[in-house]
Amino acid sequence: MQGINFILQLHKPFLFHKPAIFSQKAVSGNSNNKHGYTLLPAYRMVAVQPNKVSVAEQLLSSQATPISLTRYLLEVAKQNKELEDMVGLINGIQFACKKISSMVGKAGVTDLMGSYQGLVNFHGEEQKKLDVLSNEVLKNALKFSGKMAVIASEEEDVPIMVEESYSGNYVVVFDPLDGSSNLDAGLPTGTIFGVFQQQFACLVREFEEQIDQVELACLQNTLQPGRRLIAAGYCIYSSSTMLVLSLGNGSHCFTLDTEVGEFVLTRANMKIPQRGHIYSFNESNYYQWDKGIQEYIERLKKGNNQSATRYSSRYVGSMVADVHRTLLYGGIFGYPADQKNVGGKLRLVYECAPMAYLVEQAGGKATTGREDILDITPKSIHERKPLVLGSPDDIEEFLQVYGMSLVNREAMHIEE
Ligand code: FDP
Repeated sequence: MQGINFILQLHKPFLFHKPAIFSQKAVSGNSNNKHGYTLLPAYRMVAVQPNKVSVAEQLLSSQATPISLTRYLLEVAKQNKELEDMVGLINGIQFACKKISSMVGKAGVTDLMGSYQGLVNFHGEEQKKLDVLSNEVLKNALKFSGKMAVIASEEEDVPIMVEESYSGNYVVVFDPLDGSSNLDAGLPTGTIFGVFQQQFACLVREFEEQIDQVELACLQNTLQPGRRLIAAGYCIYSSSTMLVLSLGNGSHCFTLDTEVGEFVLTRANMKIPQRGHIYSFNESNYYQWDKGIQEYIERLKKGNNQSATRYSSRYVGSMVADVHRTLLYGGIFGYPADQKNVGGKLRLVYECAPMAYLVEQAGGKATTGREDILDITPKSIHERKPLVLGSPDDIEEFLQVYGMSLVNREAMHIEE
């Protein structure tokens, strides 16, 4: 406990205290309403079209020396003026990932394992000490990047608006420490993030009683479909720390060189295999799944599938690790709906959508079984969805098998 208190003391001057609502400068044509806040059509949506030739590939092929993430970002910004602000933002995130990586690596010897004062988060899940710390580290890094308008985190019940002196017009959604139930066993964990452009600027008057209304209005910025993401990434804390990033022009992997303290480009333009031979599902849910999911998994186990190959099973139970392996080796990862998690388990906004974006950028696909993950407009910040993602041929086959089962259900008039 000493460890976490000490670190929280260090961070104390920078902690956000809820309600963390601050005024933000309006940009044009404001019209106040009775709730004491103003919703503005914000900055013109900038169509982010990074240079078609992958900067990462160019750099990797032209240089013998390692390419740092910072160098890559500066190069992207040089070639794509509209991405200049992204440099500060991603730099903030990479700093947070280094800090979280260091805390995760030392957790056993600095008393940072275990739960945090018996607290549970908004979802009723036990909060680990490192869940709390990682959330603070990432929030502060983002706030002080000076590029943020709104921040939404798995560990916060409502989104946070950034005070005027630090504000910008990006919206970042994140899960600060995904897979944290694996932490105490030393298994891989990760940070997932997605970046949108702000759609509505919120001019907030500082009337305490109006805060809920303001939050409600500004929340809209975080409820954008994944197709509107302009960047996404994850950091995996494992035998090495890797940051996989996409700014809309391929997914690229940077590995933390701990000797120099920098992420260096190790895989430019990652390509998921067209088909894999690994499935990654929590099979203990088998009897709670739909018939279609059961049938699909049965086929993979028997080799009674399109590739006539028996698949192997791998399931870490830490989404970042399972998705990372799927990106590299191919195959299929899924957390479908089941009788307990009727709407799915994984969170659409800060887990499914950023991962779907990265997988699509690497040539893969992500679906609920009925619709593309990236096409879904979230209804609430912590909404859950079924998720199945992976190699394009595997997802196509999954959709055929699952789709047939849905047709059969409808033909038999079985209700969901
Ligand atoms: P965790 O609860 O440890 O944070 O999003 C939550 C998540 O982990 C994912 O990382 C992981 O894929 C999934 O839950 C594991 O759920 P099960 O334990 O039900 O398999």
